[in-house]
Amino acid sequence: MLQHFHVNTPLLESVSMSKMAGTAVYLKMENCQPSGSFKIRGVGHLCQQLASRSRGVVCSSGGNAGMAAAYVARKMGLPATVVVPSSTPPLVVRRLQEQGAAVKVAGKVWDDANAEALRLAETEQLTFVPPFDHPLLWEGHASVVAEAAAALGPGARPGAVLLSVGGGGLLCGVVCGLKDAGWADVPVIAMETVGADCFNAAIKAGELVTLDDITSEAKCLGAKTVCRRAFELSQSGEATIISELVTDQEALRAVQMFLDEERVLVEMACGAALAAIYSGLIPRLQAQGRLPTPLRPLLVIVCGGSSINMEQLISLQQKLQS
Ligand code: PLV
Repeated sequence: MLQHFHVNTPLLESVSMSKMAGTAVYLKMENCQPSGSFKIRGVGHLCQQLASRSRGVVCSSGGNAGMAAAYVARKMGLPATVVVPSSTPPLVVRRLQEQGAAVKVAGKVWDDANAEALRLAETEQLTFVPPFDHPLLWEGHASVVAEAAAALGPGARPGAVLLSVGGGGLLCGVVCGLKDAGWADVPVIAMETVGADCFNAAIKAGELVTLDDITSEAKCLGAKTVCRRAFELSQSGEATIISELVTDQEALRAVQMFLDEERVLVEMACGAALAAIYSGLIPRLQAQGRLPTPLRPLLVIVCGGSSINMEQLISLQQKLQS
């Protein structure tokens, strides 16, 4: 059997979030992964399949896919290069270097870093690790649903799954996982921040769109174009996907409330998903008839993220709440 790089993360019931949502809320604690986010599931799977005889890997990332690639490469004894945009905070660059990766800063947003990573993969003959757009990533991410299903026990069925969308890899993986678990009709609430809303913009336009810029502080949601598969899923009826936005202020408030209530610090990208509960979205969707009443338990993918520490939290507070 192939070795896994990810761990089976805890599934915790949150009493305070359950009160706010009006139904039980279960938190899948992906912040507990060795690389700090769910990304290790897909990246680990992809590297096992594609990088075993590689000279090394190169990953373009807002930070967390890079953390996963660096961790997995270290475990596989391979060199890793991570290309990040200049919007990546120094704390992430330091954490990537601590994982043993060579870090290169290229361009302003992830799309620029991606172009450079593709160039390096070609010229240096490295295995390219994309952060969200690859079927092997989605296959790997699907294990998050399988674990949650096993932990909830036979007969259990969530009322909805809440997650954040950057480039849409987690969304594609969760939809795979829902199918495998026999939960294909469970709606997915796909959260983005205003200013990093390429999925929502595509749905509104009825086609893939490329945002002019990423203006949200949730930089790890900052792909300018969502992956085609995520958009197709939203159109094909294979899955029920509810795309919603929160402001950066709401995402930050969710990060703070999660720290106070659950004693866990996550980054803004994860705050977007948590804000669905803390900003009262669930009863609003029920009032609009988009979710049923009563609602079965909610499964929240606490995607985690390394782009946060005390200093970064304070700086976000100063930027967004003054
Ligand atoms: N972050 C990607 C893409 O950035 C990265 O390179 O790490 N939550 C966290 C903590 C994340 O880091 C990400 C993606 C997401 C959610 C969204 O996942 P996705 O991209 O698969 O939709 C530009």
